[in-house]
Amino acid sequence: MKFITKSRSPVTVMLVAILALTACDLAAASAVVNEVELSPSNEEAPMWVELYNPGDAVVDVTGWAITIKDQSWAGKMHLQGILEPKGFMVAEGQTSWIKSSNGTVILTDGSGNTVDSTPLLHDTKANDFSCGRIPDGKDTDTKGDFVYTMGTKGRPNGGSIKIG
Ligand SMILES: [Ca+2]
Ligand SMILES: [Ca+2]
Repeated sequence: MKFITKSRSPVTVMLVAILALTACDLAAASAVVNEVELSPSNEEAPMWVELYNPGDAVVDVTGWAITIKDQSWAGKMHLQGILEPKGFMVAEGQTSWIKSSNGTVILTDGSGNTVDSTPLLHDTKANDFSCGRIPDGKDTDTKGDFVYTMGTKGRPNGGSIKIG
C-alpha cells in the first residue's frame, strides 16, 4: 500500500509512535493475583500468593509488593524478578503470620499504585485448597473470579481443566 505510506504526515507517524508506546506501557503492567493460600495444611508452612501475567509482554516486578490484609493485621511481601508472558510467580509470607483464614490481597507497583486487588477471600480449613482464578487471569472484579479448590502453587489453576 505505497500510497498510504506516501500520504502519512510526520504528525501521524508521531501519533502512531505515541499510541504504540502507550500500548506497551499498558501491557507492561499486566499482572494479577492469580491464587492465594491463606490457610496451609501444615501449621509451619507459610501463606503464599501466586501472580500470573496474562499479557504478551514481560513484566519486571522488581520493587513491587504484595500485601495481605485482614481486619486485624496486614503482611507485606517484597518482590523482585521477571514475570514472563503467561508465566507464574509465587511469593511466600512469614511463617509467623496469623493464619486467620480471611484476607484481601493487593498487588502494588514500585510507586505504590495498585496493579490488582482481590475481593475478601476465605479459606477456613487448614488444607491444600486455595482460592484461585479459574481460568488463570480471569478478572471481572467480582467474587466469582475465584474458586476454592485444590491448590496449584506456581502452576496453572484448575488441575486438569484445560486452560485457554
Ligand atoms: Ca488452604
Ligand atoms: Ca496456580
